[in-house]
Amino acid sequence: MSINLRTVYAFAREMYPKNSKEIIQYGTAGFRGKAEFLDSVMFRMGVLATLRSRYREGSVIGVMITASHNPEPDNGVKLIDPKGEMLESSWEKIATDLVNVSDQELEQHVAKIIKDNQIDVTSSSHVYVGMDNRYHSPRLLKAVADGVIALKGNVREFGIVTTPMMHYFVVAANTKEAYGKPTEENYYEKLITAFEKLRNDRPENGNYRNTLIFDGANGVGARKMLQFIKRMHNHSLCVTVINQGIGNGKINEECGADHVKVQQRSPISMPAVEPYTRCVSVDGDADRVVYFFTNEDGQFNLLDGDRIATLVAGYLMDLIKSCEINLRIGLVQTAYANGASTDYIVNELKVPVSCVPTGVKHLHHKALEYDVGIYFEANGHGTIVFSDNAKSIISEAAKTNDNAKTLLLIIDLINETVGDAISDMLLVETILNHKGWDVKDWSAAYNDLPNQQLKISVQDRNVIKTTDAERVCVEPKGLQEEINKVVANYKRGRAFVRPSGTEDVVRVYAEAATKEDVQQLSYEVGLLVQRLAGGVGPELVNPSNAHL
Ligand code: NG1
Ligand code: ZN
Repeated sequence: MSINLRTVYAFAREMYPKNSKEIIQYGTAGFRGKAEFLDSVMFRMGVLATLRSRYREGSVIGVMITASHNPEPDNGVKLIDPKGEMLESSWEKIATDLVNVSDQELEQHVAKIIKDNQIDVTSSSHVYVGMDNRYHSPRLLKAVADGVIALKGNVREFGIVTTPMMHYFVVAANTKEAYGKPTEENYYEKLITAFEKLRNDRPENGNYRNTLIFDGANGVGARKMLQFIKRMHNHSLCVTVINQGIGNGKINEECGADHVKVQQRSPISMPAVEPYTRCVSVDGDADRVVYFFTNEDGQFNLLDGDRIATLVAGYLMDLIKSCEINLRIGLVQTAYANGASTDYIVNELKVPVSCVPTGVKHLHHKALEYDVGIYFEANGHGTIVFSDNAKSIISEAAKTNDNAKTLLLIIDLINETVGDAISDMLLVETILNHKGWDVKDWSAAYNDLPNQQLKISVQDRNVIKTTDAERVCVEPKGLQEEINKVVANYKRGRAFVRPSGTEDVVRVYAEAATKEDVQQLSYEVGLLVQRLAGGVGPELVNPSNAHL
């Protein structure tokens, strides 16, 4: 087989001309932006995925088209490496360079990538492509597929799927189906079989009821949850899906995990429910999940990624102990983890905890250092990874120990390849059922410190440089000293700033002992960013003057 790089240029010029001069960067979740500027990016990512597959000796590379929790007009694309992990860092740079060259430079640039990486262009190449349910996704999927075709790669389209399903398919294919089969049906079957065996014909237990409300963010998670419901037996779980994405609802608009977490309020279209009804929100591509409920006073309560991590860690520790095996458990968080959750992990659970920079690849990588590595971002993205050593110890123990058999089912229920909202939800449901807990019992473990996030627009967000897992700002000079001064005025105060990897903003995070304090603290830190890091737009309003 021979390929002709002229074809790449011809496709680009005729069908996917570059229509934006703005430099875009492969960030923490690939490329994101307004959908109308992404056709050429998608085409080029199809080209890159094909080259990457050849570079990795024909392993399947995944391409997922989604802008996750971003608003409906946005879309995005990210590549999935052979083991289901995020694209290797050195190739992020190759991706950034490739999408930013002009159409005229494209042919030569592709030739250079081939030469620099010694890619055998006569070898076979396999690319899997999937998309979320944004209305522009099919057009963009076609562009990716054309990128693969231009370089004579093999492309398999999965249509509308969640991001974690794509990771699952890639790993299933590359493990020669040891992990599962790369089909939607097999994904449902694997999770439902494990879930129903773990339920053991006991859908309810103690305070645990098997009904819940599921906010699908008008995204792909809603559709897939409906598929799960169809396939579940004997009412093992009774799920009411809201924000299904049918009719006028826009993806993530006033709904979904990001809205619920950041705004700290219920999504739109919530039916009237009894206090303490368990509710779940996922994001637009269903790789994040948070729980919430309202109490008898109508007060909103959030159970976020930190809560899920601590619930899972406590449960797995007990289960492992009861198997009489010795495994190293570790928990990985980011600076966004609520301070109260970290205290609980250290002082009550006594599990080693580490803090890494934002972005799944950092968490996943760190979690792999343990036999059982639990990682969650506060926003609800996370999973659990088991080392090969752990799996063989557990399998051995399962020959004689029923708890070890349960642990094997738990491993089947978990999507180890990446955070998976639906799989994580089924895991939480399993644990709550086992403990006989309702949301009140679950939330009693610790009290979250009030916290707040702000987005600050600046001229160039890259002027902010951080260290120590993003908890300390080293540039612009002097900003951290000023932050330290204001934080010192607040009881249990903590704050940090970092440039977002997915939006053109600087994020401010603050927590403190009271709601009023945290509002004031985040305002003061936000103002420092505006003043010392080139803020643009109107100055923040002092919350204590807001009523004037
Ligand atoms: P940025 O925009 O870099 O803060 C956000 C989330 C990350 C991660 C990525 C990928 C927060 C504060 N940040 O990144 O945790 O999920 O999106 O989608 O939630
Ligand atoms: Zn997402």
